[in-house]
Amino acid sequence: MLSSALINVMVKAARRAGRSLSRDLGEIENLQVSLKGPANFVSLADKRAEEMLYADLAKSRPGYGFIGEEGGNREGADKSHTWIVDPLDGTTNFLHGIPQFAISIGLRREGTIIAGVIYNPANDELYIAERGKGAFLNDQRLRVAGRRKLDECVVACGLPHIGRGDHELALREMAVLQNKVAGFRRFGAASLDMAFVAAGRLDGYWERNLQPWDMAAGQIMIREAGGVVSGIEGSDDPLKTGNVICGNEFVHGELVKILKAVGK
Ligand code: 2AM
Ligand code: CA
Repeated sequence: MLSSALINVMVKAARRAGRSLSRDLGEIENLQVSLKGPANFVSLADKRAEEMLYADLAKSRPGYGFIGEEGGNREGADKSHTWIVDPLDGTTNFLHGIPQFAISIGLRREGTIIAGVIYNPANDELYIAERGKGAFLNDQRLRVAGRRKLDECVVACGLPHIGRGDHELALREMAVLQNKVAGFRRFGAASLDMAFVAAGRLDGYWERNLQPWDMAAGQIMIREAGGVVSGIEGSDDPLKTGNVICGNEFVHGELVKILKAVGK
């Protein structure tokens, strides 16, 4: 079990914001049947969760910077530490009442992610990782899956949304991978996809055009679980390029090779 003052601060903040999202999810189930739908309500839920996270994290670690999906950049007096936070990853799932969404909190120190928490309040799955101390799901130590044959692997991807990204490229990537893997998945919450790779549930995952808050906590989760994370180029930093490939060393290498070839 991983417990440190830092992780405790992050977990407490994630759980409080998680209670708020859980209450809001109940309300969404009522709004779902209305003509207007719950979209505006969700964007409020999102902002409320981010404010809670900011308040809790800033109270415990005054001076740390804060980058959140909803509130943008808040500088702090301490220039070496920055929280990178997604208060609601998997917004479309949440909006539709699909219980695959999470709060994602990463802590960056001098350019390196040193701690991460990913929490899905819908099923109470809490993933934590701290540099050099391992990754855990609800107190159980995580290890990436060990498979070394692609045709035995279950792999997930993310797909570009309406009006974004390269849809044609995404289709070509899927067509090639579909022919090589045992199973193909698309869950819609990047942080949880990465957590699933860390937990050995998924053998691999890739997605393009993400934001740092989608991946910051996931990146350390996978590395602490013995996996490999990079951008699509194989050695680039996903937090800089916005593209991510992850898996065990073998699966990561295969995905890089295949996706690079498809992208040419
Ligand atoms: P979000 O739910 O916080 O927006 C789905 O493929 C994944 O992509 C989700 O983790 C989603 O995070 C993320 N994502 C990043 N940029 C997005 C965008 N412009 N529109 C929708 N989802 C986006
Ligand atoms: Ca997100």
